[in-house]
Amino acid sequence: MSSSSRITHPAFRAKVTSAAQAAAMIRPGDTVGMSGFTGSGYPKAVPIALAEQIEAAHAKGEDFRVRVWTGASTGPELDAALAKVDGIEFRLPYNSDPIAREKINSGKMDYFDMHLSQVAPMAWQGFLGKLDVALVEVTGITPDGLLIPSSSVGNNKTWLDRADKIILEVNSWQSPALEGIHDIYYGTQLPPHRVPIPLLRADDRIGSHYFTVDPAKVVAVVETDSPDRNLPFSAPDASANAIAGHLMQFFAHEVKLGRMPENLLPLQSGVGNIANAVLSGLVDSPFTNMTSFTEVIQDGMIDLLDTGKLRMASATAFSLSPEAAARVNADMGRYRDKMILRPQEISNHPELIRRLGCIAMNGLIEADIYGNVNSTHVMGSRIQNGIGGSGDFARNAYVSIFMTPSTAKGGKISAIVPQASHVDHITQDVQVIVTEQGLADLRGLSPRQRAQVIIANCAHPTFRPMLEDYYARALKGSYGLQSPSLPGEALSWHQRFIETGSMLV
Ligand code: 0RQ
Repeated sequence: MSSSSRITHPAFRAKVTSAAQAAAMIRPGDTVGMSGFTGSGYPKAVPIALAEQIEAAHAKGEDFRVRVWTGASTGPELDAALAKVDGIEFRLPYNSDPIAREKINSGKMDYFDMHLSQVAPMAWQGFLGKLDVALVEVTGITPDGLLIPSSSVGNNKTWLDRADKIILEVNSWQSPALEGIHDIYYGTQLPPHRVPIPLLRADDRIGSHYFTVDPAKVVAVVETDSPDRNLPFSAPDASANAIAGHLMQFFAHEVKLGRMPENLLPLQSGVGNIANAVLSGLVDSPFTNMTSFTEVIQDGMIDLLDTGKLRMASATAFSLSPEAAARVNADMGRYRDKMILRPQEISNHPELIRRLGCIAMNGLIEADIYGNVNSTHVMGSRIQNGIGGSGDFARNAYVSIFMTPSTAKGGKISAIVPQASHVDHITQDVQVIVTEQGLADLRGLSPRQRAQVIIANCAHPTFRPMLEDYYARALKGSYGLQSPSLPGEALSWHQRFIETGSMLV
């Protein structure tokens, strides 16, 4: 189906224009709220045209940069294109684009990786400043002028409501069968008028299938036909399979003790290869009739749906490999009944995560011996991606699990360190840590007890003696013994890596 047949409302049809003309409506210094979440549903034509106009302005010596707000990570046509030409002054929230990452880490771009659930409320509260333009990909526009959302919902409702002007990209690559998958909740309020969100189960629907917009604010509609661009997942390796195995044992144990029902509790699964491998592990598990209340639907979750072991998936976006995206797109009519895509302020809402009792499973960069987790900054200063939704889930989950291979960079880096070089999740928000070596159940333990279990169960054998040695000396030389520490030495492993390329002595 062509894009034209997806724009059936005359007021919107009259606004159809080229990407270049639409991009020309974005001015230097504008804040642009863009669609896009983990590589899906992001605008694909206007950001490229904008990058060309920015490059041309720079060639003439003009200062032209924009402020970019998104849902989460997008695709190369957006973040990479704009970052490459130094077109982004400030960006929020989550980014995983390598070019944008390089600009951030070299100090050329300002970035704040805020909690994903907080972006829309803070925009409404006025904390983030004015929003000039909403640039949002949609699947189509109904004869009534309603917008059919795309493969991610993210913060689009908020951008469309808050922006002075709206540019729409109508992408005919998106399956028309997406219509009906979305659940756009329009009941959020600002304090003191905020009310409970009426969602009691992961598969409840509480909103509309569509976005409603004021057509007068729509300044341009651009037709596109391009795929969401996502990277394939790597096949689970021995380490990922071992992590998944430890987790399956843990779940079985929790069910046996009556601390989780037999179909578990709504699953949240983070981004990355390990999280995807754990979902694959669930395919071969005895658990059935599961649900998920999460941010992203990745390949592993599709496999789980296909087996029937996962009954339904609630998220804000797809994050699929090209192969899985093609498969799901071709069969969207069937998948639609088992999936709900919601605004990220709902998919990640602390109230709902706590109420439903989600099982949070997220990746980490490093954890220290007390269970403080660094999800974002390599060696304390260089951003990898961002906190994303991990904080929304970790603090509010029924049980908060973090997982990682015990080493990184070919064994030169220990993921378990004396002190985390940056902390995203404090020890109170971390109940279980899993590496290929084993699982540390930290619930109800004091910091000293935690240190012993984490070192014994999670550290790699190469680094374990070094951690035991550090901890033994900290017990003797620490200023206080609640969380024994040798401040002069605690970050020396990181310093050694920076100086020698290895944490090993
Ligand atoms: O870098 O690709 O250059 O080799 O980090 O690491 O092992 O492939 O793991 O894909 O599971 O990602 C924490 C980054 C893990 C992810 C993180 C390097 C490693 C590699 C990726 P290379 P792996 P994963 C909800 C949940 C925060 C957001 C979140 C993440 C790269 O899980 O971004 O949880 N989490 N959102 O080499 C140096 C270490 C390292 C290290 C890993 N200790 N030191 N480099 N790496 N550990 C979803 C959303 O929010 C959207």
